[in-house]
Amino acid sequence: MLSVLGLGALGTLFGSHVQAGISGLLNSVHANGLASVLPGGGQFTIYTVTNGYPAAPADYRLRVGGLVERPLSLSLGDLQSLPATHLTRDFQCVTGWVVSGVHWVGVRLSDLADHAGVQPSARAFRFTSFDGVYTESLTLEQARQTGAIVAYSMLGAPITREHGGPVRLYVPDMFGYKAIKWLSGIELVTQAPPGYWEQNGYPVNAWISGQPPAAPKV
Ligand SMILES: Nc1nc2c(c(=O)[nH]1)N[C@H]1C(S)=C(S)[C@@H](COP(=O)(O)O)O[C@H]1N2
Ligand SMILES: [Mo]
Repeated sequence: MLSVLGLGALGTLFGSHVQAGISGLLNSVHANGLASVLPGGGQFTIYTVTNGYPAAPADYRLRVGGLVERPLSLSLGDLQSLPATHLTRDFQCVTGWVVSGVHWVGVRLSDLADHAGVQPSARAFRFTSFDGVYTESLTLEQARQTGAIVAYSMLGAPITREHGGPVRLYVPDMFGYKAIKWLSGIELVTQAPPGYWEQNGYPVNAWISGQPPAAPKV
């Protein structure tokens, strides 16, 4: 019987049942408390690749070095005294969870690079974490295209230890794995080395939509 019906006829006959089935499924997902896997409904899942959440040393400094004219060593206060950028954007992990409308405050990565003076041979940033393991990278062009910030505030408050405080990266339009936590080092390098998760199978192309936005942010 089914084999003699065309796809158009199937759609007409069963379309309304298919619709009801999908909304029923979504309702049961909500009822089971799994709403965080659905766009818009979520909360952060806290990640670490070490055994815990490292505490910042009392003499915390963010170091900017590598292919720069003037290496920087910035306290949290130094960072907070630089011109601030506020962003409210969705945060999306490559595994599927999304948190909508997260508020971030920080300093543009491209501004920090300008302060340090980028040498002509530099093409990318390499980031390190004081967890001692996690790394990430971004090309200079991607920093400009995304308007990435070195963030010290998140969700309306100083970034908590679990979320990577005192300082983490936030990269608009890219998956969450770019947002390295417990940021301690920014090095200007000739090309972007794959980050921790990129060496472990996540795509080096981290654009959520697969490609950069049409108009550069900065
Ligand atoms: N140092 C460090 N940074 C990290 C990670 C991590 O495990 N360690 N996980 C990344 C991933 S995959 C995501 S989705 C976000 C999650 O941010 P959250 O832990 O604040 O929820 O942090 C990113 N930055
Ligand atoms: Mo993630």
